[in-house]
Amino acid sequence: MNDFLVFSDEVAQAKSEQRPIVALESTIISHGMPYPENVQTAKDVERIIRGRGAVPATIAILNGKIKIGLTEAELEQLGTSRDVEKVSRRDLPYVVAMKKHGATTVAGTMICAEMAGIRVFATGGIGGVHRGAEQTMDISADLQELACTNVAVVCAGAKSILDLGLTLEYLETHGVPVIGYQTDVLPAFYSRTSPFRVDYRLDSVEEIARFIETKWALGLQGGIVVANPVPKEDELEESYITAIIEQALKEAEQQHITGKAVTPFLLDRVKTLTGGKSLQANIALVKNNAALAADLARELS
Ligand code: PSU
Ligand code: MN
Repeated sequence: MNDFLVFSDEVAQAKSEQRPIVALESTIISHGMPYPENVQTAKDVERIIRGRGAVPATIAILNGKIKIGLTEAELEQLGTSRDVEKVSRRDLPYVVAMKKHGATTVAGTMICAEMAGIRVFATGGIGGVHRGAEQTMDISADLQELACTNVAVVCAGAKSILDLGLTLEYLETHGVPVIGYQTDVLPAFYSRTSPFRVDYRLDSVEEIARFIETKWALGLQGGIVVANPVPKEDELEESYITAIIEQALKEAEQQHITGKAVTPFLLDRVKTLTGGKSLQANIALVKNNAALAADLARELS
């Protein structure tokens, strides 16, 4: 396993001292946000995690090596190069074997984090069951990864570009608990609420840590979704964002966007149609999730 992994000095040292570590994905940098906000946010998120007494480990593949922890130059490279594949479970052997560059999705990051012995991961939103999946069968590999890989994922729920109800059904079937941090309802990424309830509301980091430890102590394989609503002051009004998402979905259909291009296409269109407001909310919620994940990693260590 270690032939494939390369730890940064900071993460290697944190591991040897058994300090709390938070994994971070890189598709959000390469395919989720435009430059320069992507690189700036990646750096800010790392700083927030350090400021709360944990160590950030941004994960990506460079020249076929799975990097656990990146330098600022490597973050910059991911944020500016066009030569970076979006890497989910399916794509990992290709990018490693062909010595390419890859940015890991939630699924890809969970796999690499588990290999590296990291149990807590912060991101923006997870992938899920797409609207119309009964026709397209477009279901993110993130959900299947949550079913089998032992990593807790702190996110702001899932975007309503997805079918949130079907996403919850899929997670239930696969035994993935969705915990609401100080909320009864599933947050919908840009907004703090959705019409759906979370499985369990927990109000303290200590309780969430106890839940996670108990799941794994019971020998139950798989991840946990910790849903953390976007801060109130950064929230976008639900009816406003819903109309824009409808528009973006219509364009995706008209332009026959399929496969792994769907999510990046929708993110980019929503950003443009909101005049950048969605990007500001996205940045704020990622930072908010990083802070909670750092606290959780500290509690778990
Ligand atoms: N949702 C976001 N921002 C993102 C993604 C999802 O709000 O950047 C990325 C994540 O990396 C997630 C991936 O794992 O998109 C899901 O892609 P797909 O639906 O193709 O599995
Ligand atoms: Mn898909």
